[in-house]
Amino acid sequence: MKLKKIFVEYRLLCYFIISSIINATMLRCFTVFNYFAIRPFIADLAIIFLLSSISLLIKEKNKNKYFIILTIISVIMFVVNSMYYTFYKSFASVSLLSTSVFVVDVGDAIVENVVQLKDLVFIWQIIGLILIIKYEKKNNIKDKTYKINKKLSKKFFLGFIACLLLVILISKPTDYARFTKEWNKKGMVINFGIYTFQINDIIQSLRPQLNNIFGHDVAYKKIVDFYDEYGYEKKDNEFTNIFEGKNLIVIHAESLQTIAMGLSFNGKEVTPNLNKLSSEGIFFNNFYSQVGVGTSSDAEFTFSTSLMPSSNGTVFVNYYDREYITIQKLLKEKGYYVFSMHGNDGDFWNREVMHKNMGYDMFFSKENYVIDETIGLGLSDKSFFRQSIQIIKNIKDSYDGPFYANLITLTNHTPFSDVALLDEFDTTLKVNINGQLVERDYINGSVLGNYFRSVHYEDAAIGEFIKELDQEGLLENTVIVIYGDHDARIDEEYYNYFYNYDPYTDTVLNSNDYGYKLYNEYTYELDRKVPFIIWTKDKEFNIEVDTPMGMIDAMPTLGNMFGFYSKYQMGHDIFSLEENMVVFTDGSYLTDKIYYNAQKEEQFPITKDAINEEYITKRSEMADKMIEISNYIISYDLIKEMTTGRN
Ligand code: GP9
Ligand code: MN
Repeated sequence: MKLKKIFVEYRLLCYFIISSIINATMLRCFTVFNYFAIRPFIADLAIIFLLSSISLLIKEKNKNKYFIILTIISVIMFVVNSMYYTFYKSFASVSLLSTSVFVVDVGDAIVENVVQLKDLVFIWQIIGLILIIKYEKKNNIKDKTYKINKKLSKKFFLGFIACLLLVILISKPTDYARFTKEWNKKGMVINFGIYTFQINDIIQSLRPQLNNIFGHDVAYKKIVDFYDEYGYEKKDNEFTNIFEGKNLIVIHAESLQTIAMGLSFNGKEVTPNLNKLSSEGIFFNNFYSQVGVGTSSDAEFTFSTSLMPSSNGTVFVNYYDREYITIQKLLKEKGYYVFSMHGNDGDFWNREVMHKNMGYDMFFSKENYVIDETIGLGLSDKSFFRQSIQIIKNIKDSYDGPFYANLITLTNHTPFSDVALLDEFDTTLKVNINGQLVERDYINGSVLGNYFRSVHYEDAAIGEFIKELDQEGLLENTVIVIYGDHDARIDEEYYNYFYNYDPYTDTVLNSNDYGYKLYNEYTYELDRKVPFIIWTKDKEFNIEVDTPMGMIDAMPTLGNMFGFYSKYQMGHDIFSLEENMVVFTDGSYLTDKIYYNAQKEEQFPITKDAINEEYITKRSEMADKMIEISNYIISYDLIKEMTTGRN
């Protein structure tokens, strides 16, 4: 009875509390699926109590403004995070706002893939609030929410303290480390709810500005110690200097995942050209991209510097004016002419500026190409490659020394919906049932089917490119490197369907059925690998490397072959290693024994070997360290300082 009275007397305040907790819980349900978790619920409640406590100290005439502004900010936070999670499987940071411009720029890709009805559901909170305010005004209801009430404010404050203590009581000391690990966003929401995450995120984003001097000295010392202990050590092997002085052509293949390479449909391989190149060359079949929110640009950054990407913003957008040691600069020092090519706008991902900083002599972008065929985001890759041959040829003819050409492809970009313009590639399944040929639509026409068709196009474009390079004599003395820049961001459910579809019954197998293939978030994670291929026309290597390897290992591995290295490279030459670890931007990692999810503190075994606590702790610490050191280098511009003395 008393409760009902409170609800009627404090209608506005009660609505604010209940609607806020519903939306905060709903967001977690839509994203990290922890429906019944107690701790984040109490943490959310703590913040809501604190805001309620403040509301009771605010003057009557400002009260509506307070609730409306607060609700609008909260709803923006819910909607943005819900959308952001669909795309990045992480939560939005205020420091990433400048990066979001590029998310909007990919236009259709985002609208088709990201904005869903569930993202807009949160808006009900604002509508409800306005309706209550109007209803009370119309009926002249005296809502006690409007009165200044210090006593009640104190009670809410005590409620806030009680919730806070409860959260502290049920947390482990390791949980607190999440507050300073900017890359552990998902873990933060899972454990402490969306409000705590966002408030902490604002504090963390301001931190570098606030404690620049103090933070700088700590960072500087940590970096010196790190490189003293783990810095570059020259180790020769059979690949040392084998490519010294040779031209290098790198293909940055948009969204190319390794999974497509092993597949055939109706007797036709998805990637016949890549399969040929990989079997003749050196094929790293356990290679992973290590991108953060900077996706394509992070792939370029990690490949070229052997550093992890920034956890706080994007290097290309927010830290484009820092100094980095890059493959481009190191080859330039060796007399190479270094240039890059991309059929999209030059300012996309701030490449125009950042490519110069990385050491490219020239960057050829959209305006240097004739846009004679458009697929998906812009100029088709077949046309792009065709026109790029001329650029490469001109440079080779006018420059005496070797060259490094970087080609960034575009067509195979999500949402893969411009299929009509792609080559035919039939992903229908044809089965013989009781002597009759039955056609199953299977993945045909779905995003996964379209993706494989798009990869097939990509493969054909690369095949044509290699052929034309050969015709122009550009393959002599040249090394071709191909890497997939990151996964295609296709949802897990499509893969589950793909692996477990039974064409005989036209149904999807479940875990009790014979022949069911386990597919969960971990097999999905492992499937996100991308190809890395090193190929030359004149030498058949026929080497397949299955050591786990990340994009940051590309620079040291190529460096050993071409004769360069960076003192600050964090990766390793894969041919000088017994064991490797791939660190992902959220602190998770992969070894040859386990995939470790740092957000959930869960391990997924790769082999049957027993893993002890020490194995995990040691590697978790190293993973965190690598991310931390990279972040320090990037945000405090420490390479500049270490190479030229303090600035
Ligand atoms: C655009 C291309 C795509 O120029 O590199 O970027 P992405 O969306 O993959 O980061
Ligand atoms: Mn990309």
